[in-house]
Amino acid sequence: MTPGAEHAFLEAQTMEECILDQNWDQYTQEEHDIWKVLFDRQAKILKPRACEEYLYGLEALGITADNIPNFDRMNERLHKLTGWEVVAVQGLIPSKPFFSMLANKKFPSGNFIRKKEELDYLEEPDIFHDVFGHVPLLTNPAYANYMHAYGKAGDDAINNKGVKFLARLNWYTIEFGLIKKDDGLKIYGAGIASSFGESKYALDDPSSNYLQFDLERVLRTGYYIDDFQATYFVVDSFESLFEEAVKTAFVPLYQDYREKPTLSPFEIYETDQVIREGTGEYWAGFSDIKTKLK
Ligand code: HBI
Ligand code: FE
Repeated sequence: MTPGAEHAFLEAQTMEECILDQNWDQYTQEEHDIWKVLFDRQAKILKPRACEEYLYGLEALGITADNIPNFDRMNERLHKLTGWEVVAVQGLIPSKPFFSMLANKKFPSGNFIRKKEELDYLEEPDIFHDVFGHVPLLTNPAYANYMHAYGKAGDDAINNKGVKFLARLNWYTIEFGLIKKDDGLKIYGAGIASSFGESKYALDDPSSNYLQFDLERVLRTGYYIDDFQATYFVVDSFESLFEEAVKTAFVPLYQDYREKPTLSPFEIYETDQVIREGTGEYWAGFSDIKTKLK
């Protein structure tokens, strides 16, 4: 991309300007091989750990280890199930087009895949994080409705300095949420589902707190992006998330919570509905992370 075009591209504000062709034929065999390594490793550990709605979605969309999914083919199945489609973008995009994509039932996925030396951590969401992590649950009507409602809340948030709060809601549900099932807590957050280490840590390590999802607690709780979570929020169902999103008048909350202190994921407050108080062992040593909360 020539420098001028790149600058114009990064300034793009409309979702149309951010949407790229996936150019699926241009993926190299090496890129397909990286997808396979990531998929095989993750699918194995998620079998007993991910919620059944996630595992169903992976299957229903025909997402396999064989190759990087072709969006045109995957969208034929996805659109039939919930009316959503996946569109290719070049990486993180500005909040305005991001929210308008979700409000139009388009999920933005990075079109690149990480390098083999970045298997376990990368800055920007790549196609493995976005498609393997986020897309399977878009086959679930209740979860898809939540994502749609989340997107529709975007404009008000942008116009009322509330993006920070929606980013936290995104972080503690869409990225790092857990859900209560008859046989225990299961993963649904894409940030966990696409992470080899965190898929184990989130459910197997005693360090983290599990708190019942509470909208105020989530909207007021800061987060950090470069290590496993100190606290996970647990929902009873995707329907309950959808109901919260559609019945809540967010703008007054932004005004109210802006005046109140940011809550910490390292603390437990007496108003918390505690499902499990963690040992804190994994993150006892965290110093600056505890202060640099978003
Ligand atoms: N862009 N591609 C992409 N993916 C995201 O998850 C994303 C984004 N831009 C903005 C953004 N998320 C956040 O502003 C929201 O989560 C609040
Ligand atoms: Fe993500």
